[in-house]
Amino acid sequence: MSLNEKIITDAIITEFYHKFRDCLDVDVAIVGAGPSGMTAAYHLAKAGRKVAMFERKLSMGGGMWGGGMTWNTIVVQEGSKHVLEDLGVPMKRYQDEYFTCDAVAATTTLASQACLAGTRVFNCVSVEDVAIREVDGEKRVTGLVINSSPVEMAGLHVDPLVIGCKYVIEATGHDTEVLKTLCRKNDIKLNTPSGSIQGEQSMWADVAETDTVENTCEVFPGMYVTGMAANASHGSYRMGPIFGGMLLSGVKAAKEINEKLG
Ligand code: 48H
Ligand code: FE2
Repeated sequence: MSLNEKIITDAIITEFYHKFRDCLDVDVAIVGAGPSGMTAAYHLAKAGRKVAMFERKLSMGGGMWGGGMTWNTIVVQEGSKHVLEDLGVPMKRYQDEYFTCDAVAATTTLASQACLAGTRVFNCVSVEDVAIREVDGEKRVTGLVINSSPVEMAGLHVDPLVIGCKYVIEATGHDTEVLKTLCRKNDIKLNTPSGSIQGEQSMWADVAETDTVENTCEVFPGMYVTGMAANASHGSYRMGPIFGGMLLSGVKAAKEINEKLG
């Protein structure tokens, strides 16, 4: 058989079209494929939910590839190491409750398992806004407004496309980019102590790690915050290259959304 480039092109167009079209309505749309987003995606997809994940960059993984300052080992506490260990990532006790693992192994395993569990990943896609509706007398996030990352990077004036979902997970990390857009464009009150985005504080790993899980919540009807975005929206601290809070935040969001979806 001689290879035909037109069939290769046809295969890509056809398969991507069907994948994209099937994601016009999903249970959960996740913004950002960092550790918290990937963990939530894995657990929701494994529970049989229809999950689409949008990541601006070509690669999934967010801030987990580089460990601390590119020294690509991460630290995970004993109470959260099961999240990676259950997926087959080798964990090594360093001392007391501190475990380490290879940052690249952790990142690639989480990414792979999220995909294999059924998450539809759209890399090179940036979320630039949300869709909002009034449902039963209250405003609610009902979808994501998406655009091609190269369009964004080139600064081209090209209008976006929109997908619908029952829940959004805002997992954009330190910048809380999508939540900021939601607040800037709409006169709304968030489920944070002040009702608005409080901003991230400096390094305090111990408090930050507990807070990350605590602050993982439905911050606005239809929208959850996870990971660093949970702390940044609630005015808590950063924690450096320890990832237990990120993993448990993803697990918590997945569990709560799964329960709410019934
Ligand atoms: C599409 C987007 C958009 C957008 C951003 O930063 P992340 O790794 O997110 P978390 O919260 O799961 O993990 C945080 C962790 O990596 C970290 O930074 C820690 C623990 N820091 C501690 C410290 O002290 O610094 O990933 C977010 C992802 C990235 O891949 C972005 O490219 C992506 O979201 N993203 N994708 N549309 N609008 N905004
Ligand atoms: Fe960070």
